[in-house]
Parts: sequence; structure tokens; C-alpha cells
Amino acid sequence: MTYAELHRLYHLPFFELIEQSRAVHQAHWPEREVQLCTLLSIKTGGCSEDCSYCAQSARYSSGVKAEKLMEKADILARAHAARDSGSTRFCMGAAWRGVRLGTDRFEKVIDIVKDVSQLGMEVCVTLGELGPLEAAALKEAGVTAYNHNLDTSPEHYPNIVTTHTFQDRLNTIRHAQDAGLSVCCGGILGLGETIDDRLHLLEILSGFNPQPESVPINSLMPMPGTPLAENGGVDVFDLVRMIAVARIAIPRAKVRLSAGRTRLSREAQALAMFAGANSIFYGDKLLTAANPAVAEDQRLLRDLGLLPQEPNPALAAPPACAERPCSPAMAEAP
Ligand code: SAM
Ligand code: DTB
Ligand code: SF4
Repeated sequence: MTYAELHRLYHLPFFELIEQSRAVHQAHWPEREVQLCTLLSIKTGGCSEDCSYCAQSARYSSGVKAEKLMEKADILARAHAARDSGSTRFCMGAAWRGVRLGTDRFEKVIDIVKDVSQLGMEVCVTLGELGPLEAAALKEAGVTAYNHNLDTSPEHYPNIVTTHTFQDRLNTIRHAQDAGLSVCCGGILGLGETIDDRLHLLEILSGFNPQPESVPINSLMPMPGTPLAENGGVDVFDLVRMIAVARIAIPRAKVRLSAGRTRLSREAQALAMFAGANSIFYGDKLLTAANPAVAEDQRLLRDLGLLPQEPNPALAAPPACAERPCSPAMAEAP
């Protein structure tokens, strides 16, 4: 979808926008379902990168301690617990710049993925930068989706991160797509960006071919000690507008109401789901930050008459659309 189309949609009167996103939502997702994803930080803190929102960067005194890669047995115990609580996707995150084939730590991750993928949940990992070989090895081991966010517009990105580029992020996404992995790619609101930055991000995401399988919309959780620690909260109507436009622009994606739900009322979360969000992180903790309690989320879904979505561990990447040119990720990469 072009920037002009996204701009027109975003600036519609609120109820007109929601009517349109609701119609798209019901056409593509008639089942009243919400995907429940559990996150686990398998390698926390000590990251070389300087992402100015992140508590896990070694450059900031956020109070998050650098830890080693978790033991496989502990990860499997957490994956079993997630499945028992009703999660259908298990997403493992590592505070790394990226991974390389042949390294001890990548081999360990592959070994972990092989076991986690036997549990019947979708398996997502977010490990930073990937090349083609790493992407193929993850696919082979049983990963269903790779999470790698673009976070904001290409114009604003250098104000937020200086240790890698927006193009580096696009290249990793291309490698994941080429290996047949589903791509989970979204952004963060509240990084000091303009509405136009947010629309430029959506323009790029909706232009991917194939479009992302899921689109997490995070609201900044300001982390003490990071450069963005004092940033203000995201306006709830701006958040809902972003979700509604994402739903219209990327109709088949799971649009995930991601970090920042602890600051949202039940009513605000219901509005976000009405506008097109159909996935949440489920479990008391995100990576290092808090998330609503499981019992609270169960109550919310029950009160809204929503159901947990069934897992699809055999999930293949959505097919590329032959009529459209390759995604920007593919076109601009060397
Ligand atoms: N190191 C990998 C990477 O950068 O892709 C994976 C982990 S990283 C923490 C995953 C994503 O979490 C980031 O891209 C960002 O969108 C989100 N995130 C991190 N810190 C956040 C915060 N304080 N508030 C909201 N979202 C955050
Ligand atoms: C995503 O888009 N959000 C998740 C997941 N993908 C990896 C991470 C949110 C992190 C929130 C801050 C924290 O827990 O440190
Ligand atoms: Fe490292 Fe990822 Fe955090 Fe950036 S967002 S500092 S790459 S863990």
C-alpha cells in the first residue's frame, strides 16, 4: 500500500477507520480468535548493540544483568509450561547482534529448537542478524517464524540505533524469507517518531513480498538508564489507529498488540482487538519487562468472548505474490 493510501486511511475520522479495519478483519479472521504467544529470553543482557530503547544493551546501566544462554532443560520446562497455559506460539529471544553458523552458541540454539519444535507449538526465534546459511539451518531445525523488527522508519532509524543499519535489518528479513521462514516484523511506537514515520514503516512492511506473517506493534516501555527512559506514553487512539491501518494494509497478518499492555486498560485492549489486533504476548513477563498476568488475560478473553487460536506448527511462509515486484528487502539488498 502506498504512503498516500496509508495517510488517507490513518487520518479518517476514527470511527470510519475502525469500520473499515473491522470489515477487513472479519473478512480474513472470522473466527473470534486471538493467538497467544509466550516469550522467553533465553539469553539476556550484555548486547553489543546500542538500540536506545533496549534494557539489554551493554551500553546502558539499566539494571539488567548479562546472563549466559539458558540450559536446554530449563528452556524446555518453560516451553511445556507455556503450552500447558494455552500458548500456541513459543518465542525465544536472545540479546545478540546476530548469530553465525559453526559457532558454539548457534549450534546450541539449533539443538534447543529441535526439541522445542516437538511440542506442537509454533516456534519463533529472535536472535538478531542472520545470513542465508543461518536462516536455512533454523528452518531445518523446526523454526516456524523469525522475529526481526524494523522498529521505525528508515529516516528515524539512525536516531535510535547506530551500531547497525536499517538495511542490515532488511537483509536479515530477506534471508529469513528466502529460507522459507515466516517473518514476524513490526515496530515500536513512542521512539520520538512522527505519525509519518509510522506510516513509512507500514508502507515498507506492507510492500514485503510475501507480506509478514505477523506484525507486532509494540509501545515503548521506557527502561531506566536507556536514552529513551523519559519518553512519554503513546496515545491510545494513535495506537488503535496504527493497528487498524496495519490490519487493512496487511490483511492476512496476525497483528500483535505487543509490549506495553501493562499501561492499557481492559477497555483499550478490547478496542485494539476490535480494530484488528488478533495476537498478544501471553505470560507474566516479556523479555525483561512486565506483561499482564495470565489470569487477567484469560479473564479479558472470556469477557470478550474470544478464543485462543489453534497452533499451526507446520506454518509455511505465506507465498510470494507473483504479480508484484520483490519486496524492498529483496530489491535493495546486495
Ligand atoms: N536482539 C534481537 C533483535 O534486536 O532483533 C532480538 C531481541 S529484541 C529485544 C526484540 C524487539 O523487542 C526489538 O526489536 C523491539 O521491537 C522490542 N523491544 C525491545 N525493547 C523494548 C522496549 N523497551 N519497549 C518496547 N519494545 C521493545
Ligand atoms: C516484539 O516485537 N516484542 C517482543 C518480541 N518481539 C521479542 C519483545 C518486547 C520486549 C519488551 C521489553 C523487554 O521485555 O525488555
Ligand atoms: Fe541488542 Fe536486540 Fe536489544 Fe538491540 S534490541 S540492544 S540488538 S537485544
